[in-house]
Amino acid sequence: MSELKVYFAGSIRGGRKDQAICNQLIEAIKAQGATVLCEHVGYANLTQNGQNQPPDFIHNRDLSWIAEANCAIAEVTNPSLGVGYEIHHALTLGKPVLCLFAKVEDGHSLSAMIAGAPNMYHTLKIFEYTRDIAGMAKAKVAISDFLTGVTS
Ligand code: 6K6
Repeated sequence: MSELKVYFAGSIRGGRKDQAICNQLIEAIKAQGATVLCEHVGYANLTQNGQNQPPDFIHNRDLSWIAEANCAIAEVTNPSLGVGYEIHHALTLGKPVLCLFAKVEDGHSLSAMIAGAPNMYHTLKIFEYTRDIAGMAKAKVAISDFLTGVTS
């Protein structure tokens, strides 16, 4: 495979508190030599107000990036309507999708609509991680293993 393209999904209007984590995950994907589509999810200067583009432009562009990508990786700890929608879209196109979920202090659980989906969508993987140094290292290994599976 020439160039591996990864669509990255992470909360924007759902809340930006995981932006720095998203940025670390995006850097880990890029370190594997892949091109990240939707990289702006990790930008510190992208606020909850989002990019200054009309919603239909953002929607159509993001769906076309998902179609173009070889796979998608989503940070799903912070619930986000947009991220859930993108995951489902990628799955209906048959794309491999890796969801990364951190058990954080407020203790909420992953939506059953994602947690229960691998039974129907066999290209979906869910990886639980922690946000300490060891947990982030394991998340990066999970990303690397997932991308190896996509390319082989
Ligand atoms: C446009 C105008 C004002 O705010 C916006 C939102 N801007 C966005 N820019 C880029 N991608 C977006 C935007 N809004 C949502 N997305 C996509 O949905 C991203 O690819 C994220 O993965 C996901 C976030 O969804 P929400 O529901 O948390 O915003």
